[in-house]
This record gives sequence, structure tokens and C-alpha cells, in this order.
Amino acid sequence: ADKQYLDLGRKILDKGVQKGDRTGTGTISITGAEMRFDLSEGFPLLTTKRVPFRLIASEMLWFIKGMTNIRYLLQNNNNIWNEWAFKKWVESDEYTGPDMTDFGIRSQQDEEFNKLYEDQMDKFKKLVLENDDFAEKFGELGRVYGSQWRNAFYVNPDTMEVKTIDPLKEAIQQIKENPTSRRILVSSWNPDNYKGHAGLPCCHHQFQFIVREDKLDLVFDMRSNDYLLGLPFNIAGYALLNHLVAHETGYQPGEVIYHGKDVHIYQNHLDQVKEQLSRKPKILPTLKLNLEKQSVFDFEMEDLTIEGYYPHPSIKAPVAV
Ligand code: THF
Repeated sequence: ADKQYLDLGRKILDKGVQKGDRTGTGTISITGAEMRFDLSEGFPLLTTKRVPFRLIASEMLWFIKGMTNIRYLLQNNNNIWNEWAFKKWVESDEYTGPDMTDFGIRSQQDEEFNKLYEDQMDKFKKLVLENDDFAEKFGELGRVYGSQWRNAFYVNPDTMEVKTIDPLKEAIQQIKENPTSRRILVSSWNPDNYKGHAGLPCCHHQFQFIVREDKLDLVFDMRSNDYLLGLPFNIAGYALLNHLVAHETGYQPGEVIYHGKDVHIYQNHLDQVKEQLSRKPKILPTLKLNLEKQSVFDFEMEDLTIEGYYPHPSIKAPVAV
């Protein structure tokens, strides 16, 4: 797993072009990439840096359960979505603290501001955890993955009738009933994402299950991909999803295939990427599921364990908001 990942990193450094971006950080970017991870070779949790499986698993369970509020993540000590909810709070009328404009960039450049930011973030997390009304209002990220996977809308063009659909549940049903199907696909992209009122447009915007003999493959597509921080999470997250769905449907976990579109390294991640490229991959860990659970939807954190994970040390890097 690491070899393909590191080769992709080298390719971005070699062939990538510099681009400005929405977050103001700047990237080096290539268009189009594929990687294939055969799950029989081990669980693809990178070993050339420590990747926090607990965070990947709690994020994936959060998607699978159809949740879109960061409270569940915070209850699992998972802070990876905080900035996006925090942003809505500090830009709202209800926020009365010090000015937090461009907190993502300023907190990295200005130590004094960073202290103010951390205080406000602590306050924010405490409110989301302890105050139900606040959590409902500001912990909510809107139509992000959980709602697209479990609670999608469909408008019948003839009658203009609106129906809700549970795409993940239907996909699992299709694998069981119609395994030769080539349309077992869950998409999170909405045509109105351009207009900006649909919350955060999804980065991993669709995935498809394909049955191959006794194995279940999963292909996932990313319109935009943060090589250093996002990609290791996305690979392991979809590998976990494939293990869970294969378990419920009675197949062996096959391959997880990644399709990246705008694949980029942020300008402020270059040293970290070079450090990781200098490291030698180690043996992959294995994933153990609690086999007493059947349904994908019943799994909890304590049902998932990683064994034999001996990675290189973690590599710290700021996330672009
Ligand atoms: N925005 C950007 N710029 N990059 C992303 O990867 C990204 N995501 C999600 C939404 N917007 C994004 C959020 N996912 C980390 C990992 C995944 C994230 C966000 C942040 C991260 O900081 N990981 C650290 C560990 C953090 C910790 O220990 O708390 C790491 O070292 O891996 C794409 O899905």
C-alpha cells in the first residue's frame, strides 16, 4: 500500500503544477490517478507514518450511520471535522468572541492569535458536547456524506413528487440480490453544489461495489484530494467499508480501487511529504471485526480492531480550511 502511495507523491512533486486554491494555501496538483489495494495483502493503513485508525473508524461509522453532526465525532475524541462547524459558528450573529476571520491561516502564522483561536475552539467543543440546542444549530454540517449515503432525495420529473432513498442500504441489498449488477453505486454529488448552499461539496463523491467471483471490490472516486492528510484516511476508510459490506453480504474483501481527479499537495505540506518519501514501508496490519455482528449498521467502535500495526512515527501538518 505504501509503495503506491509514495509513488503517487513523487509523481505529484515531479509533474504537478502550482495552483492557487479556495483556501488560499496554494497546491501542487496533477489531474488523474489510480491506485489498487488488494485487501488479501493486509489492511491498507499506511506504515510510512502513523495513521490514526480510531479517527478513520469513527468517521466511517459516522457516515454509515447517516450522522452529520460533529457531536458523535467529539464523543469519540475525533476532531477532524471541527474547523468546518466552527467556521459556521464564528461567522454567525450569535458569536460574540474575538474576530476569527481566516482562522485557518492566521492560527498558523500568528502565535498570539493562535491562543485566542484555541480558547474559542475549546469553548465551541464544550458547547457542542454539553448543550443540545447549540449542537443542533452549530454542530450540524448539513448535507455531508452521512445524509447523502443514507437519506438522499429524488424528485420524480413527471410528477415532481419528492422521495427519500437510503442509497447505502439499497446498495447492500443489490449486492445480495443482484450480484452481477454494474449499477451498485452511491453518489454524494448534487448538481446544486456549485451554488454553495448545499454545505460542503463532497470530496469522495461516489463509490461503486463490484462482485468478482467470491470477492467484493469497491471503486471510489475523488474530485479533489489532499494527498498528505486526506488520502491516507480515504484509503483506509473505504477499505473498512468494503470489509464491513463484504462481511454482511458473504463475500471476501477484494480490491479497493482509488480514482483521484485533482490530486494535490498543499504548499505547506512539502517538507512533511519529503520526510515521508524518505521512509521504508513496513508490513501491513490486519483488521479484526467482531464476527457476532452481522449488519454493517450495527457495528460500533469496540467491534473494530487493528492488529500488528508498527508504523513509522506520525507526521504533523496543518489542515487547510
Ligand atoms: N480539507 C482539507 N484541506 N483536507 C482534507 O483532507 C479534508 N478532508 C475532510 C474535509 N475537508 C478537508 C476532513 N478530513 C485530518 C484528516 C482528515 C480530515 C481532516 C483532518 C488530519 O488532520 N489528520 C491528522 C491527524 C489529526 C489528529 O490526530 O487529530 C493526520 O496526521 O492524519 C478530506 O476528507
